[in-house]
Amino acid sequence: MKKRVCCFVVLLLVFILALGVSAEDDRVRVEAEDFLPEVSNPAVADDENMSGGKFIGIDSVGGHVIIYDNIPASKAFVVNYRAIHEGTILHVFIEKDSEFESLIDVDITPTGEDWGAPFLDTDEIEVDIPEGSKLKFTCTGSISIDYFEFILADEDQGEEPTIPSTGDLAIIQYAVFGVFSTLLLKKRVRTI
Ligand SMILES: [Ca+2]
Repeated sequence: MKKRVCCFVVLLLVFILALGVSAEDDRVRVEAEDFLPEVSNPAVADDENMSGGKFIGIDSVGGHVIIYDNIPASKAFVVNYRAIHEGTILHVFIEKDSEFESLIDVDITPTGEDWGAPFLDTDEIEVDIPEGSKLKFTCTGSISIDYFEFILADEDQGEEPTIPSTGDLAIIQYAVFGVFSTLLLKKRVRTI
């Protein structure tokens, strides 16, 4: 009897602890300054207040580009930026067959009236990005960028999930707990 009660208590503790496990975040941050140096030419600046201690600047006059490789399969991305001019557009290109073609143009909302304005998140920009993509960013006007965050694609888009979501974990935990509880109770009834 004591053995069964101990098993039950241990299972209950495991179940409660497992519920506290949270799935990893569903986004990947890419620092703006982590571009491909051999094919990018942004202006890099140090700033201890920025993520990673740096940010980059690109403008159309300087013909700046930034290129990143091996972007994870994503359904959206966020860019953390500052810009002062109306009409600034962030152009995003994706490499296909060794050529860059337009993926999406993002209308940038100015973050303030001078370059001292804080960096702000834009809204999430919904766009499908295949696994391992190479992306190029340019702009019309000028923009400073601290980082990008890529919102990982979910199961509905045909991607194999590598980490169970919090919801999946809960279902698994309930199922395991239910099976063990039933077995213990059945054994106890037979004993009685
Ligand atoms: Ca940064």
